[in-house]
Amino acid sequence: MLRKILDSRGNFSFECEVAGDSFFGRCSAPSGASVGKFEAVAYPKSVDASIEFAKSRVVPKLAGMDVREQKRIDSLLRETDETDNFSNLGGNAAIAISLACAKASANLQGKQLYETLGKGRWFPLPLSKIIGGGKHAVNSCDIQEFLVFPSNAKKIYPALKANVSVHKKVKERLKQRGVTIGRDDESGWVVKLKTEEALEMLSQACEEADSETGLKIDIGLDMASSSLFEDEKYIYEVDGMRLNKGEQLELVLGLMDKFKLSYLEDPLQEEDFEGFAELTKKAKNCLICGDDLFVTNKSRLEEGVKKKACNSLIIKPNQIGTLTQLEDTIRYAKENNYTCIASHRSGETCDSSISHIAVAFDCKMLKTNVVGGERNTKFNEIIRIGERIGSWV
Ligand code: 2PG
Ligand code: MG
Repeated sequence: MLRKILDSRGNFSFECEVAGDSFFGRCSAPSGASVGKFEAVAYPKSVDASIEFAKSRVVPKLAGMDVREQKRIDSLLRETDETDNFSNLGGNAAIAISLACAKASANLQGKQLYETLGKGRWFPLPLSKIIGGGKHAVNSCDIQEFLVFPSNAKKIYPALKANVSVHKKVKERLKQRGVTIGRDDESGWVVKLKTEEALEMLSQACEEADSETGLKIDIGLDMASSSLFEDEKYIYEVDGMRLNKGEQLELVLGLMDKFKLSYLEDPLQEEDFEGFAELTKKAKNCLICGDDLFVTNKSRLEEGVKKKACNSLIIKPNQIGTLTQLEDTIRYAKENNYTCIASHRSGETCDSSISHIAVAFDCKMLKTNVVGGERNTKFNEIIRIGERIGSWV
């Protein structure tokens, strides 16, 4: 069964159900706002057109196949689409079908998705947005995401509490300032602050939350730099800066040092492998993470490995379109000592496949929020998985 459902931004998204006498699997796809140039095309024409393409071209071939044959299912999706980036079927339709089959297969075997995918035994640290800007908000900070994570957490409840605590403390501080605030697409606070002002406020909130929770809460940024990049310059409207590549590198290194950032996603635009390599070499104790740079694509990551760009990557299933390719990218990342971070998209549904993927493949972190139903449903699933595994709750 294929249908349209609403996502958290009020846009329609693709949902797939795979069912038989003794199995059932359902998956819906999220959508991005700061979409990487090299991602699979989410909906080449429209959600309706992807449903139509899937109904007429994919479903007849899938009908009657064994849901446990994931690789065959995924190659069929690729062959039917006939392009490298799903520009006929759509990456969102492809991943929803691929993962719905994976869930149906798990269901048929009396297992949960994570149990059929891998051997994960530990929980991914929650990496959550506290202040949001860029393409996820209006009239806001230049940088898309001011993030935190409790780097030394050993149990899921205190870890989640730490991020919640920072989220609340920043709200209090903003209230005291008397400024108007709102929540962005991912439930980060929206306020128009300069980058350093936002980081200062976040550092103070983290320090307070550190002593309250006994955990070490680290700060990170997703700069989503491709969204800032125009005519060879990085443009910061609120900060009032137009930076060339060298100045951008200098800014990033300066912020890293001053605010002890331990996570930096997309600090440069998506084609600058050399710049990423230079930064990775200079960064100390910081994950330099490629999202738009790698788009969960093994070939892009191969180029990164060759050039020594980044030490970490974002894993977003709908960027690549099939579970098989996602696994290939993760395997290759691990072989080359890249840290994997599973991630939500800014437009989400209540699907929590990403939580199973994060656990099964031992991702160091799961990037999503601790507030907002479509976000915290992912961490709530981590709690449930933890109860079954019995080690981190
Ligand atoms: C990102 C994501 C999620 P979007 O850039 O990492 O936070 O945003 O889904 O809009 O690409
Ligand atoms: Mg990103």
